[in-house]
Amino acid sequence: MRGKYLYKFVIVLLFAVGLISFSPSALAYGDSDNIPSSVESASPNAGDNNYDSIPDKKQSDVATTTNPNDTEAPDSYVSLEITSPEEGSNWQIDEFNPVDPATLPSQPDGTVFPVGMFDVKLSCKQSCWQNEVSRVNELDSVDAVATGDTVHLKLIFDRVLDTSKWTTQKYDPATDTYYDYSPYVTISTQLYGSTLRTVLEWDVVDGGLGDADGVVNCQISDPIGPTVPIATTTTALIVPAAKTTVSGPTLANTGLGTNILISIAVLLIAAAVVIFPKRAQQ
Ligand SMILES: [Ca+2]
Ligand SMILES: [Ca+2]
Ligand SMILES: [Ca+2]
Repeated sequence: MRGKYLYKFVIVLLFAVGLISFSPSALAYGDSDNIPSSVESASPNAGDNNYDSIPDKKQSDVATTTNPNDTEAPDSYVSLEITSPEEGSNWQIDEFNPVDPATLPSQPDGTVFPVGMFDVKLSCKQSCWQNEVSRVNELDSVDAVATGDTVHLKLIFDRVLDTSKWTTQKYDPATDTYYDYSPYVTISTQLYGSTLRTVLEWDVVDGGLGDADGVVNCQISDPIGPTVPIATTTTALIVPAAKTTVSGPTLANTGLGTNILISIAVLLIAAAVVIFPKRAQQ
C-alpha cells in the first residue's frame, strides 16, 4: 500500500511542478508591466536598470525595455519607474511601450521625436483614492469635482542625452492632438551606479492633469515623448547651402571680369589687324 500511495504522490508532485514550470505568465513576465522577463533581465546592471537592488523583472512599478525609436542608439535601454502617492496604495505599470510617432495619425508641427514616444498605462488594484472635492464654478455655485491619486513617473535613459532643445509632448489619442507638457516635466542628469543618465520626471493625476482617459477610474493613460524642433536640423542644412549660394556670385563675378578683359583684348587685336594694314598701305 505504501508503494501505491508513494506512486500517486509522485505523479501529483510532477503534475504540480509541470504546471508551474510551463505556466506562460510565470515564465515570460513575472510582473504586471507586460514586458517579457527575458528583456528586463538583459538590461544593464544584470537586469536591475534602476539600481534599487531588485531585478526589474520582479517589479511591477519598474518596467525596462529596449527602445528601437532611439535614433542615436536603437539598442539602448530605457526604464519607467513609478512611485505611488501614499503608503498602502499600490499603483502598477500595465503597459510601457516605445511608440514610433510615424505610426500615429499625425505628428506635432515643427518637431521630431529623437527617442520616440512612450505609451504608458498604469492602474491601481488596491487603496486607490477616488474622492470628490467641492469647487466654486463660474456661476458661483459649488460643483462636486472628482479627484484621484497623483502618481510620480520617472523615465530613465541609459546615458546622458543632449536635452538642451527638448520639449516634452503629450499625445491625446481621442482628439489626435499634441500639447506641450514641458512646464510639468523636470529633466536632470543623475548617477546610476557609475553611469550618468538623463532622467525625466513628472506627475500625473488620475482623471486630471496628464491622464489621457480623463476620468477618475484608478487607471492612468499617459502617451508622452520629448521632441526637438525640426528647425535645428533644417538650419544646419541651410548653412552650407547658403555658403554655396554666396560663393556662387563671387565666382560668377570673377568669371564675368575675365570674360570682359578677354573680350576687350580680342577687340583690340582685331582693331589693330584692321588698322595697321591700312596704315601700311598709306
Ligand atoms: Ca530594479
Ligand atoms: Ca518589471
Ligand atoms: Ca484615469
